[in-house]
Amino acid sequence: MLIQPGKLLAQINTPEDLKKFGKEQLVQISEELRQFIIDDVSVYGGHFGAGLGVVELTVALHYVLNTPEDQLVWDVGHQAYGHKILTGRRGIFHTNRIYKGLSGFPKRKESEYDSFGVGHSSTSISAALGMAAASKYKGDHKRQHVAVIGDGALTGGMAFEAMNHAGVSDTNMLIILNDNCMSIDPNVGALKQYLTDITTSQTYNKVKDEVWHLLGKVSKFGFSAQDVASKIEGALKSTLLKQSNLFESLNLRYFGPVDGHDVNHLVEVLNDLKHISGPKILHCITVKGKGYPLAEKDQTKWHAPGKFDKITGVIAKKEYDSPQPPKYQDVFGHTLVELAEKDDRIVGITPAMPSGSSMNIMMKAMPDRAFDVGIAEQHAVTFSAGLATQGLKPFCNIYSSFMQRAYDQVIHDVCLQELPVVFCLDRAGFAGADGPTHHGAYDIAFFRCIPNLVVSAPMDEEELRNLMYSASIHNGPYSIRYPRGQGVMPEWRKPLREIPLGQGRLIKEGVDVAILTIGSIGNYAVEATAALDKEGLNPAHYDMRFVKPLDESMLHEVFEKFNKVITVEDGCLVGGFGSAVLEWMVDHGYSSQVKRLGIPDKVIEHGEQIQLHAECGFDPEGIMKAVRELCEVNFTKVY
Ligand SMILES: Cc1ncc(C[n+]2csc(CCOP(=O)(O)OP(=O)(O)O)c2C)c(N)n1
Repeated sequence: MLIQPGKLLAQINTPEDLKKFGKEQLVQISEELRQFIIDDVSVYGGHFGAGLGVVELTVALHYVLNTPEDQLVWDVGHQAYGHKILTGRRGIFHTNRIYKGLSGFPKRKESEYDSFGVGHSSTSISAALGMAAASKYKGDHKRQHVAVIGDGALTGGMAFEAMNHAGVSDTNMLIILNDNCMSIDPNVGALKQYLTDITTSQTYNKVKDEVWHLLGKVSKFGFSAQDVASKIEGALKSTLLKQSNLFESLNLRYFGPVDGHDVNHLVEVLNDLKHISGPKILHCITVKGKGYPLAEKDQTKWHAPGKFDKITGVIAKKEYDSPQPPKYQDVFGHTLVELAEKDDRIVGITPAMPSGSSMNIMMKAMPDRAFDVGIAEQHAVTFSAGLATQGLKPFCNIYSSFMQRAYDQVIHDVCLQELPVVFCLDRAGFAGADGPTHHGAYDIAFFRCIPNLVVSAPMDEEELRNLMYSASIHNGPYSIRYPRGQGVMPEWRKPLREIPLGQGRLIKEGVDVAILTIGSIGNYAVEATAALDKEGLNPAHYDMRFVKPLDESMLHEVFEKFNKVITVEDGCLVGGFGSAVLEWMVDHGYSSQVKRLGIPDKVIEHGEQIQLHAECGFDPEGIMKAVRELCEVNFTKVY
């Protein structure tokens, strides 16, 4: 279904087209853009509230800036739908996040207007600063460099590293702080309070308004008046505001707060700021979900609601006749509370993903034992390490791909010191529609080389619970990876049982080939072996449970019995589980024929998980094919 644009939006295919309209039409264009996003996301799904919140900002930015020459950098990128629609992609926007379609995030390969690829947060200021420094180096003083960052993303340490640098850089860059008081869940921390304080402080705003008033006259009175105005502003700010404004203290000129939904005012302000050189920040106040009342009201639910009926606001849910398996994340959330009820050393940590990881279950049940630390994965890990030094048992839940941020902390702060932190890696394997920035492809490879760290993955919900229990009584670093989405066991609340360290399990006896799997992808092997049985092939299936330590006695059994082995993992092949098995085989003098299935050494784009598994050849059909091929090889050799 093609979404129909309003009559002005229909005439806009590029920012050049937008600039042909008078300022007085920008309100209607914004409304039409908002409606287009509502129409599209309700039918096709995707991120919602954040995009609605920056509609006016997006229109104003493309109206004022000379994109793509001027560099516009979005942070996280989940709010950039309006940007995509105004920059040549309206006609194919219905393919957003669909296999082989548009990416849900800005992507350099997709468009020249996407100045920087993104998906993880807090990168925009660094990237824009790099671009601004490059322009300065090339002697280009006209080019604009704008980073749009949310108050949530601003809690990420990297944003502060970049501001620290920007303040002394003498570059032409503007940071737009899109402040809606929300991350995915309500934003947290002292910074949030600070932003509220400067937004509401009467003394501060009185002075600021005077300054702003002067600046407002800049465009009318021309350039020399601007110098005067900025000098007065500078003097006022340095005496009155400098000590009280965090950004000014970092040498970034602070402007605002302004209403981020007043498109005409935004255009005026952005035009003025174009003429003020040096690093600066514009504080915009916006409402997440703006213009769709339900999304304004329940901003977490409408961050990425899935498909919905735009009239009634009812979110589409599949109906089933029988009880369905839970999501792995919910098994994690409930089991953590269950464990914590019996063990008062257990605490929970999430970097800004309470609902995404289901840590919110513990936050609700035991508010003093669960911490949301903001979008701060590095801090989350070292904070957990600190807790562990004091005898607590932190369960630090971080999405696999976001854990990439905290690698040194895992090594330096946890594993070298053998601290008993439990890492629960949600969204391990393919993330699906969010695409390559969010795929949890590398964690097996980057964790298995770290000394002292247990690397495990459950095949189902019961195993997840048991691994969590085993981790809680293990005295050292322990990681458990599990995928996005549903498990396989409607009846999952089984009694907790310890799984001995490094012990795999035999799922099915067999004779032709041994299939070794790690984690939930093992369920595909169950399907494959059942189907192969009907073809007269009889593979054995082992669920290894642990990549580190490997179950050595099981591997001896496998390599003594089978000269054909297949490994299956939903992680990268380079250095992953299959590599671990191969290394072990060589080290122990075996020489079976081994076929490794997993994520190849290239970027796998977005799509449904099963589509991506099929693309990489480890869906049930792919496993069956591998078994047939191995048996065929033998067949040819013998005869
Ligand atoms: C490194 C990293 N951690 C976590 C996330 C998950 N995440 C996506 S959007 C988001 C909230 C961003 O909040 P904000 O920057 O204020 O933007 P808003 O959605 O409010 O517009 C989070 C935590 C991420 N993308 N990157």
